[in-house]
Amino acid sequence: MASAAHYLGFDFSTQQLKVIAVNEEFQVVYEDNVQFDKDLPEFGTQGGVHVHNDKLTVTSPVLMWVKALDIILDRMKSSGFDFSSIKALSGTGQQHGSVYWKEGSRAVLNSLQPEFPLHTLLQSCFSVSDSPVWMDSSTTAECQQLEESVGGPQELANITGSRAYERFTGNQISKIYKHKPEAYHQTERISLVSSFAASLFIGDYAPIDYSDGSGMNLLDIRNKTWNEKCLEACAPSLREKLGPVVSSSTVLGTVSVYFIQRFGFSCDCSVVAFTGDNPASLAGMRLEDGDIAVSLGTSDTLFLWIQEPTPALEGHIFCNPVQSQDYMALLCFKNGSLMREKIRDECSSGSWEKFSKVLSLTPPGNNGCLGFYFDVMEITPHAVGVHRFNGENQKVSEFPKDVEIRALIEGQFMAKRIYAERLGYKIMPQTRILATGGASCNQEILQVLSDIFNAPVHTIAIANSACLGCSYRAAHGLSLKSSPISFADVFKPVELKLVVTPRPEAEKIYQPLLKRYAECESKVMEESRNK
Ligand code: ADP
Ligand code: XUL
Repeated sequence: MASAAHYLGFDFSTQQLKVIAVNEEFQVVYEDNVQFDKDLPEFGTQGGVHVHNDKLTVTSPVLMWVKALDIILDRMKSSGFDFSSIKALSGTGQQHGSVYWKEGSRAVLNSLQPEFPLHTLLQSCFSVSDSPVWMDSSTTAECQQLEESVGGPQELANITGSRAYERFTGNQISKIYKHKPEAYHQTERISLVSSFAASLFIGDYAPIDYSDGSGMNLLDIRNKTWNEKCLEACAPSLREKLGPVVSSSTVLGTVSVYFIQRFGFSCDCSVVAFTGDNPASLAGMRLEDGDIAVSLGTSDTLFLWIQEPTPALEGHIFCNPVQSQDYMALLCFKNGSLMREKIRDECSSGSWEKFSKVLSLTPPGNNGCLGFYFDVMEITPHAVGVHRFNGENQKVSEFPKDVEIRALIEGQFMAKRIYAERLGYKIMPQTRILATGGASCNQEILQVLSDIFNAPVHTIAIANSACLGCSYRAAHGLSLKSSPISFADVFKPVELKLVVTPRPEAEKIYQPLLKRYAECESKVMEESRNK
């Protein structure tokens, strides 16, 4: 008896490779992971990476990723998983990382012999054996050069969705070209981690998808083509080395003969373009037009579904991974839960319960007191330190404990609204905030979030959203081949739990306060610059 149909999602993330199989009802039926440090100790990584002596250069061995795929598929085979039931697969990778295929590697990929594992077959295929990854911050000079060559940071953001960032791939490629010209010239294709992984499955170079391609400082996010000026500023002959770009839901082809013969995949098993992990999470959370997802973890992250983006100096605009004419925005705030824990320890004896009680007893708007709490150098905005302003806009050195707690939480969420709106996000009556991560269990914190955005907050409990999102994308990409059905039509919204709604007076209180917060932030930034 033939077993039911399945879809697979792979996630080549920083510390591990994950796989998820879902059935036709999109329930998870198989799940596994390979931890790079533990399961592949021969590569000597810590947290999946090597931090070099300069502390700025961070790389991962590309063959470690290949070997992890060998292991995860072998384990799946030993478990008795019926590979012939897989109709389509897709996947994701940590964003921005790059893989350098040596001349002649396409021919190797085209004729993989099924009796050998991939890491043996591909061992001489990479002109750079240690791939730069997103944690790398060694390309400040390249960033400056790129911004100057297009007319400044805002101009670069207008084209590519982001000003120059050290981890963005164009700047990484530029560094490889400068420091390892030999290796660069021997490279016939440069992949992202996502398109590299897709290449393994199709046995040929897989194109980069629009959404992950938006994290390179090279792609024009509006007309979805490589931007000539950016290419030229980074390295010569880059267009040929990058190959084409495709919509994130494109069916790239079917799995190569290697997978059919070695594991028993069906020759019809489609491979849908792989994408970056943040875009894949948007798919996994089944975000819809206008939604905001707020992850309150170690650091805080916002995903926004946007139709008309206005790229800014802070935050990133990517092409949308499930609806290619739309966009998504990503904002990262480094001072998230760790900062909240610090103030909890200082002001409410280490108790979340007491902390929450203070939030419920103090007035929205905090009688005009505002605060900026950046224990470590913040990403959004680039500033550090604790800065407090009283109702008269004067800087003060301390607040009473209950004022401090509210100032922290209000400050964190006002920043999120301000930066989201700068990127083109518009709060509408139908706006939904989907909260995830450790602090989303705290209703009083979510009440402040709801009041500041003047929108209801729901919680969403989804594990491994990026990997799961790729099993969904595999199914959607395949169904697009027969009809132009939208992602939202295939995947009804996940079940959400409505936790809080905004207080009626909230918008009136926070509108003027948001304006003041932005003004005070400019002062804080100026102070940081002058230091
Ligand atoms: P990660 O980003 O590492 O996956 P999590 O999403 O698991 O992190 O979030 C962990 C954080 O959740 C902890 O650092 C802790 O500060 C926070 N947290 C846990 N419980 C609460 C609570 N009741 N109120 C506020 N924050 C909480
Ligand atoms: C996003 C970013 C990280 C990586 C790794 O810009 O650098 O989130 O995608 O997860």
